[in-house]
Amino acid sequence: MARPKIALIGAGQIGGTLAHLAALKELGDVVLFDIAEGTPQGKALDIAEAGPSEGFDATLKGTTDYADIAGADVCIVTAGVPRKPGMSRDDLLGINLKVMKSVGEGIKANAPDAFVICITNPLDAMVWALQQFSGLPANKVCGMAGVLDSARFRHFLSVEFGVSMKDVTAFVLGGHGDTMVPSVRYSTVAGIPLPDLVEMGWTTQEKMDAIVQRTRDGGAEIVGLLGNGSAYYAPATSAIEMAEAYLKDQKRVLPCAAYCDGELGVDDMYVGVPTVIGAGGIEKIVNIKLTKEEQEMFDKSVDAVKGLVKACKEIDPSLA
Ligand code: A3D
Repeated sequence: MARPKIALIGAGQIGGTLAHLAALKELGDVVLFDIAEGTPQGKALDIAEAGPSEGFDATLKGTTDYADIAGADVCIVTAGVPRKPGMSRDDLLGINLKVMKSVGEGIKANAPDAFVICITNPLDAMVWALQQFSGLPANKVCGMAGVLDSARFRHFLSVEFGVSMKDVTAFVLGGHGDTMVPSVRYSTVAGIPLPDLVEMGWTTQEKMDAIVQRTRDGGAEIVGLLGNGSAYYAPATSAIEMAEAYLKDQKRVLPCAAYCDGELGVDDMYVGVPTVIGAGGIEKIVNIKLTKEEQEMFDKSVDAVKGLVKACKEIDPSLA
């Protein structure tokens, strides 16, 4: 059987890391696409030359021609610009919306059967625009943010409790921005919810509140430290987890920006929700019940995404 084909649209920091991870995990053959002539070709060759030492057989090709992504099984989109210190994700909207138009058209013409994972920020609005521009079914277009935000939350929790990350589950809901909702009630250490751990005296409410806030600010913390660009190792790992769930029909339960049609009270828009990812793409949205307080935080986050979608429609009336 032929290897799956993975197209990476955008060969920058995340795109290059995605290519490296896809090759190391032998998820399939990789095509790196970018508009910057030389960058995708250089990165593809560099990673291919790691093959003999690592022992992977995946082929890597760099290109500036959309025809090369033809028939891709998965497309992961990082094309656009990242933020700089002092910028919010929302400041990227105008530039990256134009990029989504060209990427959407490129995917529509060349890889209409692909499972598409968008990473470009501001995430929830860009994945919505990408689905509109590409015209692909909504269950085949999603955004990566929740896996990353949850991984950040899990990392901070495992350090606080001094236990293995493997035993910490967590998930983050809502839009990928300052209003995201790290769900304390649905996050656990070995199945024990965080509020119970506070009650047991293993940690304090103040420490949990600080971790929730650090999770919300996780992207900005790295932007501030790097001084030039944003996070790329963990974002790439998170998207690869989603791509693998699709390619291997794993039915993973992962939070991601998915098209909601009534689930969690959200109508006709993309926002971060728990989903099941398998060979059918986004096979299910897990319609969890929220407490009144959680629902208020979630609604606030949904409103923030609605504002960005409205701004997209104002910039590009073809989206209205
Ligand atoms: P960067 O290293 O700048 O790579 C972006 C690449 O896109 C560059 O190589 C550009 O040449 C290329 N590009 C620009 N315009 C086009 C186009 N029209 N077609 C094809 N390629 C194009 O950025 P990065 O890889 O660090 O980040 C990529 C995106 O991911 C940014 O928008 C970030 O804000 C976003 N990001 C999202 C998360 C989430 O959790 C959602 C996390 C980290 C970064």
